[in-house]
Amino acid sequence: MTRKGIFVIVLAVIAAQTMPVPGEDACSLNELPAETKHQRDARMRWWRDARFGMFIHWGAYAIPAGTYKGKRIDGLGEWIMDTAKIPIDEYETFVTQFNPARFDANEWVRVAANAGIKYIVITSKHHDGFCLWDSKVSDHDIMDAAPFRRDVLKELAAACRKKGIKLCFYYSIMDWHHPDARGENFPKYRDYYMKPQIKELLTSYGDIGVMWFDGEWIKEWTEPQGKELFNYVRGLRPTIIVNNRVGKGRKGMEGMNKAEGYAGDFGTPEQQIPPTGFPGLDWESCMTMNDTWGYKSYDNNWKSSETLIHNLIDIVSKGGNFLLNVGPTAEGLIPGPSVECLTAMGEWMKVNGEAIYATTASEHGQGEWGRFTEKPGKTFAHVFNWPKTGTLAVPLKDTQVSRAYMLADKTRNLLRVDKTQDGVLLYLPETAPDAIASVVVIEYRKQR
Ligand code: H79
Repeated sequence: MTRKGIFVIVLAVIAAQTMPVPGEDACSLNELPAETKHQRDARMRWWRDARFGMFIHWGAYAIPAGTYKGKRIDGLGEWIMDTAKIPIDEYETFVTQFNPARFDANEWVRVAANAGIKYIVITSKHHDGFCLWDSKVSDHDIMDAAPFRRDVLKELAAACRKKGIKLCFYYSIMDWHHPDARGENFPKYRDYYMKPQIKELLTSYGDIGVMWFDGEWIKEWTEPQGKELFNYVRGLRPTIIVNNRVGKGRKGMEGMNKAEGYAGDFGTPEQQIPPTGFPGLDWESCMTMNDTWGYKSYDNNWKSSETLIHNLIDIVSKGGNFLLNVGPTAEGLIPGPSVECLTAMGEWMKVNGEAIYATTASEHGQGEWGRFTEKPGKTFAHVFNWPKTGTLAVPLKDTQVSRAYMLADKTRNLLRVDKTQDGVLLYLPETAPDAIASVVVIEYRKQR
């Protein structure tokens, strides 16, 4: 092929990429809203300070709870419709049984707040299409199709407001129930169902912290549509935060954008913690407590509270947020083992929250004994493995340490600190104040 030929093809490819997708709004702005760094920092502030959120996966899949026609179905509880190939009309019979008599929004929020959680992300609609609120454009919702007839999102919004917890909505772009949600009719689903639903979610329940999209990997969904949706959401709620699954930038389960220029405010690693974080970027690891998001009656593979506290510290030490999932039962209860774990996390957070909230990633890397988090003038050493030597070497260079103490020590007994070539050597108490993680606070001034 001639060079001119290649040139023409390249031009054609570029033109095709910038051309609007058929069926897309004529006025669709594929430009992200102009925002200064200062404005963006202000918008992200509460989320960056919060560090710890609760994911709630709740829907009609809690009725089968992992079992279909007497068989235990492998995989994720909320995927049972797909995994067990349950026809739409048969799946609807779960919805007609959905009557969670013991649902109490205040109790859910109490459990979250008591764990030290600052925001809740709930599945307003998962892949099965079932809506937990009274959607005007749908009959496949908790008011029209289920006997429960209570707007779960409304009750949760009121409970969250009382406790100062930010309410956030998960919304699946993929929809296994809506007849137009796949194939050439997709723009109809998008414009007359999905977008009106998102508008309902963002205008009926007060302030919403995050729109958390998912199910964006379907072939019908494209990056220009993602940018348009991002702008639509920001247009309805200018200060809202949107995850990167609004568009196509997410790189598989690693969850981080392939490159710059993709829509969304933060990356979404799923069921994993990035080994070294993503310096300068916002991200949130979402994770289950057992092996499913939606409730499965027989999944007892619970992570220990030790693992989950270590995960929280590990994530925060790398600059991320931790979005930890609960999958309430069809009765409306958060499973007992989840509540127990969250209670233990809350006990730890009540003592050590200062070393988590509003902290940033540490430049000191990772110790074999644990992790660091940072605030201006303060380094927090989270010690998982209490050193047998009684000392801890911390690579704080070019600093003047003014004092060091255990965060759990209310009397602020000062620890002996020796300056060394590589930083400082801290002399620790004989026994660890906390068997899971004990925090040493090191206060310092920078030397010029
Ligand atoms: O809501 C929970 C799960 O139901 C949902 N996301 C969490 C938050 C989830 N959906 N799918 N999965 C989890 C696993 C599916 C992954 C795949 Fe893919 C989708 C494999 C191929 C398409 C993600 C996107 C990994 C590669 C592309």
